Amino acid sequence: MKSGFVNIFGRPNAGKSTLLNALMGEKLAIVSPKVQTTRHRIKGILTTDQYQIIFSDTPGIIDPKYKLHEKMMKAVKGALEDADLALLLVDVNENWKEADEIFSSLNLKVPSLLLINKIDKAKKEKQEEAISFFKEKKYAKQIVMISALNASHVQELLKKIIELLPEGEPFYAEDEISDLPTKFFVSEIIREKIYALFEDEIPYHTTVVVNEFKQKSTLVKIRAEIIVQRESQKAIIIGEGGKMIKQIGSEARKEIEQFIDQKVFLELFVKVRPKWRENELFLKEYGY
Ligand SMILES: Nc1nc2c(ncn2[C@@H]2O[C@H](COP(=O)(O)OP(=O)(O)OP(=O)(O)O)[C@@H](O)[C@H]2O)c(=O)[nH]1
Ligand SMILES: [Mg+2]
Repeated sequence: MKSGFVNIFGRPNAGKSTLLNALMGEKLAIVSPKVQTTRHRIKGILTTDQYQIIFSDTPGIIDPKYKLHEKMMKAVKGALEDADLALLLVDVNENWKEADEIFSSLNLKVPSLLLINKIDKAKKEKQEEAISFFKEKKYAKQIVMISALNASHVQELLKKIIELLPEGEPFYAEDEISDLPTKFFVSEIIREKIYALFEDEIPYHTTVVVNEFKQKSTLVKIRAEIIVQRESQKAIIIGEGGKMIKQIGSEARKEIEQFIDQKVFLELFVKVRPKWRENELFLKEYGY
């Protein structure tokens, strides 16, 4: 039996969460075209008779600007400490030099694979240029070209990962797919809709907490709060005549129903909490 922690690192928007979902064959982590979508370390556990891989998606690596960022980078640090194998993900079309600076500064003590992602969006020449840029680097002894979005070359990647996985007994029961509670995934699904529906600072000034998750006879009743920093943001989230919050609610509800395979009654409220991203108590209350 082989088992171990395989943790995904990279700059914001490289496609880490998309890759976690592709490796798991199931959507666990939310995804958006905007940077800084993921704020937590999200484990996905893949178990067969031969191996157990505990994948971790992590927030994109950045210079922290406020306390929430610091918490996000702490999640990255935790994942760096227990990794058996590091997957270093780079978008073929991003700034390779900046990615290289980050990967070099990680001082990895475990094996790593350099993954060049989004090859569906780059010509062969560009892909080859990326390979020649990275192949000299210490952390890039093995390079794999993938498209996480199309799940292309993801099975080959999985094979390589298994080869590099240490021998050992499983850490989790075989039916566990994550270490996080359903409530967490519900709040993330709502947050994803906010990333998709709103521009500018709104997604970054927002968080979501589920404060009620009750099993009724025919459905699950969920009550969640959308937290923003300002009254003006609350008005935008609600929209004219409640139009926007209704849209968030109906899109999120459909996806939550799929995720838990049950009918859902979803109630959303918006709360203003000035500077919650800087406030240790609020951050703790909201799961950071
Ligand atoms: N064309 C293309 N798009 C991709 C691919 N992988 C991810 N994307 C897109 O890139 C964007 C960012 O993907 P995420 O998975 O959210 O990226 P991330 O690295 O988790 O980002 P953060 O959580 O912000 O650090 C989304 O719009 C994805 O659909 C890919 O292989 N090809
Ligand atoms: Mg992500």
